[in-house]
Amino acid sequence: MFERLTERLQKVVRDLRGLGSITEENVQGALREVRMALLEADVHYETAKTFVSGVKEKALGTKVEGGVSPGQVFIKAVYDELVTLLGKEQRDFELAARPAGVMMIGLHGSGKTTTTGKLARTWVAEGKKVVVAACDIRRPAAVEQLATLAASAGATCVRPEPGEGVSAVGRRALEVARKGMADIVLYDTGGRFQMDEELVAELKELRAAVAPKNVVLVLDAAIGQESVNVAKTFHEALGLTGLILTKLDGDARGGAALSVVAVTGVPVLRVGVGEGQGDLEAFHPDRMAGRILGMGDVVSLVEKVQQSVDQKEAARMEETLRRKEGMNLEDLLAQMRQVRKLGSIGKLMEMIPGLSSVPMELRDQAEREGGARMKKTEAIILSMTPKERRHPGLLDARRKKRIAAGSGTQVSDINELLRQFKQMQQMTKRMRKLGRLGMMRGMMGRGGGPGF
Ligand SMILES: Nc1nc2c(ncn2[C@@H]2O[C@H](COP(=O)(O)OP(=O)(O)O)[C@@H](O)[C@H]2O)c(=O)[nH]1
Ligand SMILES: [Mg+2]
Repeated sequence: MFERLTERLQKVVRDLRGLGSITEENVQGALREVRMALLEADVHYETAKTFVSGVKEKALGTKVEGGVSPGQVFIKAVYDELVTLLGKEQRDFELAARPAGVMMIGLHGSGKTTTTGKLARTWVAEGKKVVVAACDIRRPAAVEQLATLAASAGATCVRPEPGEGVSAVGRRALEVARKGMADIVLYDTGGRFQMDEELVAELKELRAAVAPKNVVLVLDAAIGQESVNVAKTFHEALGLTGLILTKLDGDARGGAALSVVAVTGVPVLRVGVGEGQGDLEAFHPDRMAGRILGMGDVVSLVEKVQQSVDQKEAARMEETLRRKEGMNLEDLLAQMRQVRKLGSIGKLMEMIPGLSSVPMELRDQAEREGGARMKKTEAIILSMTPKERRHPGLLDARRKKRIAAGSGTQVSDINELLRQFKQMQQMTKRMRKLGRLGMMRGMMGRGGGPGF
C-alpha cells in the first residue's frame, strides 16, 4: 500500500540531489509529492495536510551539513513526522487496578483469541496472575481454543455455563479474579465478519458489566484501508483505549497502522507477528515509520552523521579549506578520527540502501582492510613531530627512517601515505580556488558553484 510512497520519496531524494540547501522553493515539489502519496494511500485529507506542514517546518529548520544531503534531511523530516503520527512513544496497557480488566474486541478472524493467549502468556511470565474469560459463547470451538491457550500459558480460564449470556460470563470471571487475587482479567469476545448492531449491543453490555480499564481492538493489518472504517466504527461505539495489529508478519507494510492511528488517535499497544504464542511484540512508532518508508536505515545514518560531525571539527575543516597551503597531516589525522567516530565501515555499509545487500564477507573484508589501513596511517602520523605534521615538506630520508622505526612500518609505507596526501592537498587547494570563483559567479548572478 505504501510502495508508492517509498517510490515517490526516492524520486524526491534524487531530485533534491546536488542542491546545497533546503529552501522554501526547492522543497515545494517534494512536499506536493508526499501529500499526493498520502492521499493516494487513503490518508485523510486533513491528516495529510498537517503531516506535510510538519515536514516542511522540520526540513526548513534543519541545517544541511556534515556530509548529509538535502534529500536525506528531507527524508529524515518525513520520518520524524511519521513517528509523531504513529504515536511517538511506545505505549502500554493500563494495569494499575487489581484486577485490571482487558476487553478484547474485533472482527471474526482478526486474532482476538490467539492474541488473548499471547498476552496471558507474557503476563504470567512476568509473575502476574491472569484469568481469561471465554465470552465468545456461540461457538464451542472458540471456547476450547481459548481454554487450550490459557492452559499452556498458565492462566485460569472461565468457561460459559449452559444458558449463560456474554455479560454473565464476564461478571463471573471478574468474581473469580477478585476472589483469587488475580492481577488481570482478559475478556475474549466473539466477532462477526462485519460490525452489526447485535454485536455492538452485546459488547456494550459486557463493558457495562465488567467496566474494564482497557478496551482493545484487535485488527488484522492485512485488510488494509478497510481497517480504518472498522476502527472508526468500533471506536465510536465502544471507546477504544488501545489497538493491537495482527499479521504484520505478512505483506502488510504498516500503512494500516498509519491511517488507523491518525484517524482514531488510539495508540497501538502490541503487534502480532506470527501464529506462535511468542509472536507478540511491543509497538515502536520509530521502527514502523522505517518500515513504511522502506528506506533501509537512511534515517539512523543521518542522525549518526549529524551527531558525530561536531561543530568544532566542521569549523576546522572550513579553516583548512581557507588556508593557502591547503591541508596538512594534522588535518588528515583529525578527519580520519571523525570518520572512525561513525562506527565500523561494515556497519555504515549496512545502513546505506543498496550497499546493505553487499555480502557479509565483502563487508568484513572492507572493514578489515579499511581499519588496518587507517591504523597504519594513524601510527605513522603520530610518530611525527607536530612540526613535521604541519610541514610534511621537511620529511627527508633520515626523518622517514626514524618515523618508520617509531611506527613499526616501512619507509615505503610513509612514501605511499605522502603520495596520497599530496593528491588530497592539491584537491583542497583546487577547491579553495574554485570555491572563490564559484562564490564570485554566484554573486554575479550566473549561478552554479563548482559542483563539489
Ligand atoms: N500470521 C499470523 N497469523 C495470526 C496472527 N494472529 C492471529 N493469527 C491467525 O489468525 C487466525 C484467526 O485467529 P483467532 O485468534 O482465532 O481470531 P479471532 O476470531 O479474532 O479470535 C488463526 O489462524 C491465527 O493463528 C499473527 O499475528 N500472524
Ligand atoms: Mg476467537
